Amino acid sequence: TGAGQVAVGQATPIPHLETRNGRHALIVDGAPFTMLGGQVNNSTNYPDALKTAWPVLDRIGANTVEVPIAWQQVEPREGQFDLSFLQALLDQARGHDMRVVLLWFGTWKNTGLAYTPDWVKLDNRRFPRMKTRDGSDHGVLSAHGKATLDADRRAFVKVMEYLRDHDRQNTVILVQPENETGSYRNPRDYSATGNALFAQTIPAALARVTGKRGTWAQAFGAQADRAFNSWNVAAYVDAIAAAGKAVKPLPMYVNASLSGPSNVPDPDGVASGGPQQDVLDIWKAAAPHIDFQAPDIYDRDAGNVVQYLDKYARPDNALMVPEIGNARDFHRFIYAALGRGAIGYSPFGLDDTGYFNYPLGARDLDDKTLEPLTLAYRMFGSIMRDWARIAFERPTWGVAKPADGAVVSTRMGGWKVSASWGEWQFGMKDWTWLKSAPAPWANEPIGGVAIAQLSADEFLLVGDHVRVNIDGADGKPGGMVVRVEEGGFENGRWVMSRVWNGDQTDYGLNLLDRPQVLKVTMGHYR
Ligand code: N0T
Repeated sequence: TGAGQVAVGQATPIPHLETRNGRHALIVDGAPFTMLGGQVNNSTNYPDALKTAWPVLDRIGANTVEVPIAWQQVEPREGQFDLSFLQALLDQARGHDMRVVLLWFGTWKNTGLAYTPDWVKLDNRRFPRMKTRDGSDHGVLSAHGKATLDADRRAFVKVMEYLRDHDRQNTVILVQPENETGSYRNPRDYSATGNALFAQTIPAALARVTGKRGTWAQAFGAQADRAFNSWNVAAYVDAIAAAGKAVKPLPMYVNASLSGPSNVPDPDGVASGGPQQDVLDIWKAAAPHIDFQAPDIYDRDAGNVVQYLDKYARPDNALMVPEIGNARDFHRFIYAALGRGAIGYSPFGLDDTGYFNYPLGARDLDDKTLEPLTLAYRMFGSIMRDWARIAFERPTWGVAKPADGAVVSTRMGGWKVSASWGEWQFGMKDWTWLKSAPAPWANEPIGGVAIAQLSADEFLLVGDHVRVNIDGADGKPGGMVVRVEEGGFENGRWVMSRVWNGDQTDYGLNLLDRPQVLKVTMGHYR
């Protein structure tokens, strides 16, 4: 299956990110890798609970699992470390030929301190909580707590040492230090320490990238508290990441609790300090050891999802979706993500624990819920190394069915590519004179396609519940579809299984309900 694990103990090159011409690749075992993942629920960081994940992940064809490890379980008593869960995770993952993204739940988990050890939670003098504007305690640890940083970092380094010593084959391919950092309803720490730092001028590195100067208030106005906390949280997380990378230089990323894709967030409403799309540059300046920042998507509005993906997909920021709702209507967004060059995709809550975070995600993990994801994972999984390599080198485009079901088009080189939705394969939407019924999926929130331009006139198509049309866009006469092949890759080379023609091509290219990968050759007749 997908992940291609080597024998236990055999050293492999350490995973890393590569960026070329503004495109990114996650390099695993020396070659580009597309993470087809699933995150487990929050309390699945124990060996027995973890067993509920494998049947679901195996069934959908995932190649990676995202699993938390908590500071509270690693260091239950100060200075005494227990890495037994990490070994269990490595063993179980290897047994299922699965790679791992390790989530460090420490100082911040959905901003809160719930995953810190009791000796941290109960010692507010040594590990201070933030102060609110009226001077009372806020339930989130302060980014200015030096002892907190030291202690968190020491425990995180133990985790990384364990990986260095017991994961030479790099089952763990990515690490997420902390989870959804920031603080709700308290934009920054209003303690004496916080206030003194806030009164200073902004750091030179930040002035350089933003072109702003003066104090935080002068530079950032209404967003000053939030900009300040973003800088301080980012610098704190960076110190942890840097210490971990010094032990084993795995790629590391942070995830954001989002708050509206287009507006500047309300500092009191958002997880202030976390890496939301409008503060990516602050995080980049403060946290050079963080490889990329990533959106946790729980918004079902297709237009909003696209905006988030576009904000995080940057030449200086690899797109990865570390969390997205696991409900049926989210799964089509994998095409929008991978089509934007995403290095990975991972719905949240893909273990069968009986817990569901509806309405953020699904109400159950039945066939109807998982089918669209399984179909996409089967297709991308069958060509995973090839898709990852091609997406690193060639232009790609991806689209999910929009809320209004309208046709979506783009231009790729000299060709116009269009995706339409909800139609029977044989042409028109409804053949009234034949008393046709609408397609059963016409109003379903499913459908998407990802397209890679292999060369000027060749396209690779992966999709479901979509019709694709490709037409000339450069004004040259005689543009046409020359040949459509269904097939796959063997040893990096395209191998066709059949040619599509006749009904299969006369009314557009219809990808529907089974795994089919197409290579389309366009041309001009003279
Ligand atoms: C996520 C998950 C888990 C549109 C929620 C989302 C995970 C964390 N938090 O199940 O707790 O550990 O990263 C917060 C979403 C806030 C509401 C957004 C409404």
